[in-house]
Amino acid sequence: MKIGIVCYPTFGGSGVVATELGMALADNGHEVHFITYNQPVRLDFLSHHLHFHQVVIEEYPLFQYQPYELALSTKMVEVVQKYELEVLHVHYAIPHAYAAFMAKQMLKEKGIAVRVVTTLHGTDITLVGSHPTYKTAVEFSINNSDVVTAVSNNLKDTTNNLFNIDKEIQVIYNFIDVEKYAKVEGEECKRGALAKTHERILTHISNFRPVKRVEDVIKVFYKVQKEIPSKLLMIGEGPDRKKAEALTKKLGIKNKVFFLGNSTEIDKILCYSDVFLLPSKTESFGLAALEAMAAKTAVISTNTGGLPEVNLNGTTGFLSNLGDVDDMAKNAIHILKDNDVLESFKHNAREHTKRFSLANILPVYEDIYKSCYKSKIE
Ligand code: GMT
Repeated sequence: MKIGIVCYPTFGGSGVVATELGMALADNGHEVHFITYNQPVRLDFLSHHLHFHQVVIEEYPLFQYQPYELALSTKMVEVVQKYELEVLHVHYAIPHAYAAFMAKQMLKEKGIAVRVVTTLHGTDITLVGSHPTYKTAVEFSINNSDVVTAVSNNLKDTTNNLFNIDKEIQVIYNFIDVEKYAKVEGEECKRGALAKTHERILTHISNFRPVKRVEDVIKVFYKVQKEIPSKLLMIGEGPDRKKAEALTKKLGIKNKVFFLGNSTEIDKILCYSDVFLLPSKTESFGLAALEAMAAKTAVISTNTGGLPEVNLNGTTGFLSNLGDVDDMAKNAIHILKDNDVLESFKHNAREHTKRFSLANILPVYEDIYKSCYKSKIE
């Protein structure tokens, strides 16, 4: 099929899911067209199955804010027409679902039918989408999508609670290429560069926004390192990075915490992690936790949002109440202090990710596109 994918091209989870999905669809023989303002960070190659169309904004002095939605919907119309796309799959409702609705209407005027699939990812519904500034437009664009999917049951329920939704939301879990993470083992995994053999490695990956509570990550590690020789790797960039760095200084653990910035080689970093810390205020799914689990890493997280659907308490890691850094540290120490306990959590974590394998999830999206297309020609 010919599918357009619209997403944020950054390191955020929705962009990662959209990019991995697009690449997998192209591998399966579909023609995929990414439409966004930059080449997605994980899109490392283009081919005759995989295209990228940049949305360029012309700056004009009258505008305090540049009208991205207009440029995006114009580009969608152009690409759908030129390449005869059948479906537009937009990731993250704001402003993508709204722009897709506009594109669909403009195409309809020209006698062209395209179907719109919207995938809700999290803050497009929770922190941002339900804010009065956007709520009406988000509700309208969800209700006017042909198919709406959410990445967890929790996000589906939250959407139905916060908005007046008149259509069924399908839950399609985020997915992972389990094999890719399993491959980086042994020699390829350069653990020795960061820690001594007897030291444990804890990791946190995010975009360091307030919702990720990176100071809680540091607080948990501070308690853990008192009992267990260990190092902490902080991967990502974002507004709270400075605060987190300042806290490591204040607590006297600066030499045990490494801030590594953004990375496109998450699999190579996760391969030597023992425990992944995710103390988020809310998390519709927690793709970063799933990636860690695929790399055989136990997860210590909060019990907010969709995290209990990904991290199984007492099996793949532990869940704690928001802000309960004592409980998180206690759980991490329990996992890390005994080799056999650690090995069993790591094993369970990897096993559980099989449920979220690309091989299981990809056909679900393909079926949705097919049924959309069918309803177009009927
Ligand atoms: O909030 C982020 O970390 C980025 C955001 C995004 O949409 O780019 O992530 C959301 O979507 C991810 C992919 O579906 C989920 O794994 C994250 O849990 C979700 N983030 C939140 O709900 C805070």
